[in-house]
Parts: sequence; structure tokens; C-alpha cells
Amino acid sequence: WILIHQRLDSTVWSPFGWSSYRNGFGSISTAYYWFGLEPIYQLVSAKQYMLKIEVQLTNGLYFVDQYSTFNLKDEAGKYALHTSGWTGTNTDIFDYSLLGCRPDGQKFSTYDNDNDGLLVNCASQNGGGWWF
Ligand SMILES: [Ca+2]
Repeated sequence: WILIHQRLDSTVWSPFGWSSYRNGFGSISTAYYWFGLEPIYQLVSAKQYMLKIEVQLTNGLYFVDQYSTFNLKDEAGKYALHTSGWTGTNTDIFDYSLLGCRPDGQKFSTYDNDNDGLLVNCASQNGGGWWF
């Protein structure tokens, strides 16, 4: 496995814009870490990868979600996300997100690069970049 994202607390990454999310920030020894959209894209476009998401809640509950297919479009395609082949311990974590939108198929958005399908800027409203 290659660690592409880590979040150990509820820090909001509102200062991080498109170039930060594209290039990556933090490190695996810190509470927040983002490998970078472009490095992830380079990986998944060269070889087939699976995506595994592990979530541990403060009450000790632990969930795993795994996708047999994981792809991103290139930067011109705003790193749109594609996952399929879910298996996991609870329900598909990508079935519901903020506003009930499914991240699969969405373009990536940051406060300074709004690619979500809504009139509002979801990244600004929610603090941080994501496939809104
Ligand atoms: Ca928008």
C-alpha cells in the first residue's frame, strides 16, 4: 500500500488551495498528510491500483472501505475521481458525503478552483479540498 492521505484530528485545511492539493502537503509523521493529486494521478495512470480507506472514530469504531478500481482524470479533467468494486465493513463511505453527493465521478475542488456542480463553493463552505 502507498499512503496517500492521513488525517488524525479535525484540523480544517482552509489555507490550502489548488496548487497545494495538486502537489501535496504535510508528511506521514504529522496529523495531516496529502500525497498530492498529480502524484496520485501519475501512479494510477501507470498501473492499476486499489483504494483502501480506513476510518477509526474517537469512540473506537473502525471501518474499512476498499475499491478494486481507483482512477483519477488528469489536471485538465480536474482530477475527477472514479472508484468501483466496493467491499467493506459497513456501508460504502463514498455513497454519502456532504449534501448527499457521491464523490465518485466528481471533479476535485478547492477554495480557489471551484469545480463542484453547485452554485456555492463547497470547498470554501466546508474548509478543504475534496471531490464535492
Ligand atoms: Ca460550485
